[in-house]
Amino acid sequence: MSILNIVRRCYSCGAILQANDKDKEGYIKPSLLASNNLETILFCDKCYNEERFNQNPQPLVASKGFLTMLEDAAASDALIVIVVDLFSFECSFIHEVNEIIKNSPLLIIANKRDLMPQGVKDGDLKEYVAHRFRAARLRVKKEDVILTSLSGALSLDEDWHRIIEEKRRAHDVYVIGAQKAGKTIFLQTFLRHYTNNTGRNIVTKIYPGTSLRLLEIPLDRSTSIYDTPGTPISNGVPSKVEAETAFKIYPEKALVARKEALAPGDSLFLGGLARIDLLDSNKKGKQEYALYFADSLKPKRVPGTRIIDKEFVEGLSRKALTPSSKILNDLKDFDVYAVKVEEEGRRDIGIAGLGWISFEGEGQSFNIYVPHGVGVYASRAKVL
Ligand SMILES: Nc1nc2c(ncn2[C@@H]2O[C@H](COP(=O)(O)OP(=O)(O)O)[C@@H](O)[C@H]2O)c(=O)[nH]1
Ligand SMILES: [Mg+2]
Repeated sequence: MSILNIVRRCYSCGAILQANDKDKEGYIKPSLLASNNLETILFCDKCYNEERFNQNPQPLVASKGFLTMLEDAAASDALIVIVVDLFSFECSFIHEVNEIIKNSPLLIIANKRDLMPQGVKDGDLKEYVAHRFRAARLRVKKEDVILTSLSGALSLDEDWHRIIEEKRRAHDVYVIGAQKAGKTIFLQTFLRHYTNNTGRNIVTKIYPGTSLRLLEIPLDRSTSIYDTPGTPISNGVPSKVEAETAFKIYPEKALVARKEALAPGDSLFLGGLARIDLLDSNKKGKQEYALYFADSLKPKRVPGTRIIDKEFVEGLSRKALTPSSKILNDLKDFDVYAVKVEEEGRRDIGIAGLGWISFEGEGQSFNIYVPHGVGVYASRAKVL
């Protein structure tokens, strides 16, 4: 008699899970694979490590009203359109939200394509976005991602109206996402191609039992598309510093990689807002890092031969690092994350709302200094 075993796959990369060979694709600890609860989502070790290095000091939360609205949306099989800001969305997932919508049909509008460096391929960006969603335990494929630049000339994929129509299967549509991702501008664009022959009016309404104000645009006699209030991103650098500084660190145009060669021991000051120490690497000499930050942020490499802490603190107190913030004056104003890179190939380390660095994985260890409460992530590279 043959024994039938269900083949289990990594939820993120899809590799067939195996517990025999650590060096082969899909490796997972035997005890995890042995669990016979087929409902549990499993990750191979490699993908699990990617998830683990999304360091969020305090999990993001959404309001009770927002969760109630989403629960109703999910129960009614609504299509959830998630708008993300391509510049920085990796730390903006809210676990509770994802739990509610994990079985809903999803469409991802990855907005602000214009801020991405020139030469980045659409297909690679879509795959990256889908990968980040999968790491946040949402079932998103490359085909579910639409790249847009809503405020600029580059408009939505031609047939996005059709995609929404197909995906919603005559159900409601809720447009959600972090504040400032572009939800309102998305619906304004939607309205430009919209004719209302439903006999119902576009209205704003308070969602029953909550204090949420929604814009309701009727799609047919009984269903609508809703603009919802954004979820706050309280773990981004912009939410920690004064408005003037927050304004400076947001890019105005396509990011251009700035190259910096770092050797183990060196440190990189990202204005007076963050700092990256390269502690160790398999590569003993200098190695090139590509830096993706707004123009007005002036990264400064400090060689390991100098007294880095002293230089950083002096820079903070004299406000000599650009940009700097009134609230960041001393090392005690920062959280420090230790990141160990175990994967090979092109990798990123990013800081929520600030930008990211990109490099070849060489077993590096870093200490990343960020203002208290700011999220840090390590990932495969966004820009190849
Ligand atoms: N660079 C760039 N900025 C955008 C784009 N779309 C929206 N924005 C800006 O992002 C901000 C937030 O947009 P909004 O639609 O109000 O976001 P909401 O909070 O999600 O409703 C506005 O200042 C827009 O000008 C885009 O495609 N590229
Ligand atoms: Mg809005």
